[in-house]
Amino acid sequence: MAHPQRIVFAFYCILLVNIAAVCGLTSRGNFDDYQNEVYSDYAMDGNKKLRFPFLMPSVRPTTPELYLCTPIKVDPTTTYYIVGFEPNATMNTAHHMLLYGCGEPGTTKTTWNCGEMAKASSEETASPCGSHSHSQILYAWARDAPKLELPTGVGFKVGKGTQIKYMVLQVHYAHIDKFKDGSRDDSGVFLQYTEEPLTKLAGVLLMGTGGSIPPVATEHMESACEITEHKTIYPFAYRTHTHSLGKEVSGYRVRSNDRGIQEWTLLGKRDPLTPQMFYPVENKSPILFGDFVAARCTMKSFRHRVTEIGGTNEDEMCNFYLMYYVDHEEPLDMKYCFSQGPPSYYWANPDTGLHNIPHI
Ligand code: IYT
Ligand code: CU
Ligand code: CU
Repeated sequence: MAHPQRIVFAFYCILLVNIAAVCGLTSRGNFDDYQNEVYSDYAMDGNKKLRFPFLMPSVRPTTPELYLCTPIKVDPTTTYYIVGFEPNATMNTAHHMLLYGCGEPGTTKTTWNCGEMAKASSEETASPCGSHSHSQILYAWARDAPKLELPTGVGFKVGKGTQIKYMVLQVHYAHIDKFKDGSRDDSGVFLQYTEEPLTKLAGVLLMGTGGSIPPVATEHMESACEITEHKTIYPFAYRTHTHSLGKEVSGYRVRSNDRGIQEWTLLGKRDPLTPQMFYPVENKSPILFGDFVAARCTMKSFRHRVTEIGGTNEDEMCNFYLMYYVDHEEPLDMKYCFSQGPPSYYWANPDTGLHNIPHI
């Protein structure tokens, strides 16, 4: 079953990449006229803005709590700038969707069972991006969220000259009742993009921790990093992610004032059990060389066992994603800011470089 698909995939990639000028943004595994149509309109500044439908190829989920992935290969001869994401989904069908930028896709199939919680099932699974490849989240949708337009003039650079060679769409189908009658699904996102070079480039910094949460306890999972690159970072959106024990996730910019006292400026704070998509930051003021970024998850466990960081529902995660742009420079080389987490790492440890820590 997988074998013929792989051949078809490889064939169309070569074909479509070669005729990229007519194809637009990408080529994909399954050849489907609709998938390769490109719509165009004109943005206010006269720059050509194009639209690429990145949708599930008419799938029929048959197991509840399924995470399904589908890839597109970005034409490697062209640089594209993604400037907006228009969801094509409703909460009746899709629980949530994530769009990943990858160096390699997790498999060569047209669709596959992916996702952190998928491991429990006996079926073969693979992550959205290849296991040793570049991997970042570009967009997240949940609960009928409206379209996300990046700030004017800002785009994610993908394709030629970037680490993003593929994009992978992941859809979480929680309930499958509506598929019992044989109906199919094309949830996904319309990518708004341009080929006109943009100077403001978007990036995502992923903050999180390892560690564990003791039984029947409230625990703080904290991480922090100093910005050691001479860049001006304009934060504009954030996303939080935990599993079921998360009560609050917050992120801060930390800067020393002229008296050497650290001032903590809130970037975003929310209950991680609200829809896990990107929300506008509380404070748009830039992050500079020498500042710290810091994130904290407050976790509350009534379990009688230890909860570790890990990929399943029995485990936890503590993530704070910061989406930002830079102007006339490359996004941060620092893509991750992870700490060991509890019980070894806390902001208040003597060697973190942090003080004046906010109370909760
Ligand atoms: C251990 C952990 O915190 N995993 C997170 C963060 C993560 C994101 C990406 C780790 C890696 C990545 O390539 I992108 I390695 C995690 O799995 N977070 C989930 C996603 O499945 C991305 C989330 O919804 O934020
Ligand atoms: Cu979901
Ligand atoms: Cu998780």
